[in-house]
Amino acid sequence: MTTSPQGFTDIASTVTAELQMLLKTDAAAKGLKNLYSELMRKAKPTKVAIRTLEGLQYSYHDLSAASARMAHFIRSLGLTPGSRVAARIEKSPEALMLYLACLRSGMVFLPLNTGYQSEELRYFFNDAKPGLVVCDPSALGWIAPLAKSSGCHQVETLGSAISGSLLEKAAPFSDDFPTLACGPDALAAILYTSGTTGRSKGAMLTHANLASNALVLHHAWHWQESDVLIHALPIFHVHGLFVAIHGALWAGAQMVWMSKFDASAVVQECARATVLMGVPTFYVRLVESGLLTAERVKTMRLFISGSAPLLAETHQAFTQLTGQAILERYGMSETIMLTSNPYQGTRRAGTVGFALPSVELRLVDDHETPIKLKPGQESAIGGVQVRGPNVFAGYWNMPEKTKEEFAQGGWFKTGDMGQFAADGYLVLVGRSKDLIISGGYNVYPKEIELLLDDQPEVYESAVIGLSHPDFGEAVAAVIVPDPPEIASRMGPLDEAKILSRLRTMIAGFKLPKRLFFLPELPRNAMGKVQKNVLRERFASTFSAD
Ligand code: MLC
Repeated sequence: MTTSPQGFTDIASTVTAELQMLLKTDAAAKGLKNLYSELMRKAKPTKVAIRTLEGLQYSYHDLSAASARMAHFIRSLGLTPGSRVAARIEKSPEALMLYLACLRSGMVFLPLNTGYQSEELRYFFNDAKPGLVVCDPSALGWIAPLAKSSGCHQVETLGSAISGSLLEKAAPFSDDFPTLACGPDALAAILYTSGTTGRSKGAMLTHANLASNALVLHHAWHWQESDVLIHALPIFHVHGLFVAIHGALWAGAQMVWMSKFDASAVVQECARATVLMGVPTFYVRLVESGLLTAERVKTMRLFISGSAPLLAETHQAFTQLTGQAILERYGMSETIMLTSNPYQGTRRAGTVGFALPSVELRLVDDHETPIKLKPGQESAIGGVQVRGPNVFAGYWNMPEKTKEEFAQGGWFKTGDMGQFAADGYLVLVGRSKDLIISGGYNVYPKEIELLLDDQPEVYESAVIGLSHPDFGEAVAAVIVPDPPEIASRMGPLDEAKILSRLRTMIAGFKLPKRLFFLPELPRNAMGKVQKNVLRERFASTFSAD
């Protein structure tokens, strides 16, 4: 087991002391009452918290007042603390206010990717049983019936241009709301992550999980009130919603809010900002934009990358152009952030750095036995397991699955394979789970294979991730046409037809970017599909894109 030998020694004692105060459970102590209060502790009411590219500005007072009105409205619906509020809404400052309103009123925020289609939403609504669903006005027509069929009769809209029924109905309420002291173990959010079986699991994150991680990252990345964060990520995942937003709010800093990533807009904002967080695709596109120079990013103090592996060549190209080293870190929905390259030490390409303070990491072998680390020597490769206040409270409605994912002693099995370098940097070397990460989004092949196998022309399928210059990995599917006896005589099937059917069922980022047709899938002696053979065969598919 290792904590961070040389990574974060400078802040370890501060973090430990502050965490002790924050996570005190004894009622008389000044412990964590509600994440919202911690996020707003340093807020100066008149300071601009969010600036949009369209020229709108929102002060910390605006965030507080608008989230208070929404919190009152939500409570007026009869929702009690612990009720789920599902949101499939476009990115906007008002969407952030809805999240804050849920925290304040003790609701459980359930953010949903705006790409999710009806079958995906049906599953989430039936599983989480939200008391309120909020969607974009343009999607009300098809989302309201889905919500109703799951038993949710409260559906409101929130548009990206200060519009929607939620704002209208919240407007008459007071700007003051007594933030609920729900305590550290109350659920703050459920984030659905796809799974190896094709069934999504709702990772339950508590106020303590989120607050402890925000505190640790505040110190690890040296957040300052004077920081200006370029926020170009979506806000329905850990990265954009928690790591980025919490970082800025916790420091009382400012965010430049972009509805989506745009390389030239980001470079332009770099002239006034200090921090950027992005997935590797952001950095690939920034490098390719031809706009990056050291002069243009001279006010920037920190570029952070995560959610997918950053290629060393992207890291190096970025440094060559800007003179700055990207800080790569490692996290996931179930654990928020686990490791980070050091702020002050060497940010080493191809590694995810050291365990953050308060986070314990270990590697285990195939028999779940912890791998012994020898000082100054590279470790063996093993499964990465994690323990700490950041680790989630389990999967919603899935006690058995939760049990399976934890080893004895409360260690969460990340599903990633790693190795410690001789000087303690963690290198991720693969995954034990069959997972594709495309542009920072996780895609589990099984979910797509089940849908493909249901198509009339398909006998069976294998979904694989192929190297892609922009997305890192891209989803592709190999299909054996139905019936297999005549497959060898059939010409290529209609790729577009199959894909257009799938498009109505799943989010666009999960849609295979290519379909290949084969008479049969390669299998090993045990009958298992040899995906590595398929990956090798089609490896260069996207290389010329
Ligand atoms: C969009 N498309 C993608 C895609 N994003 N395809 C594969 N992978 C992706 N990531 C598809 C769309 O469906 C669409 O297809 C076409 O590309 C154009 O869509 P777009 O919206 O214009 O795309 P673009 O703006 O280029 O978006 C790419 C991106 C975006 C990389 C900027 O995907 C993004 O912001 N990703 C960030 C994901 C993220 O925040 N991950 C954090 C997870 S948290 P068509 O066919 O309709 O044209 C986590 C934990 C941790 O993992 O550690 O952080």
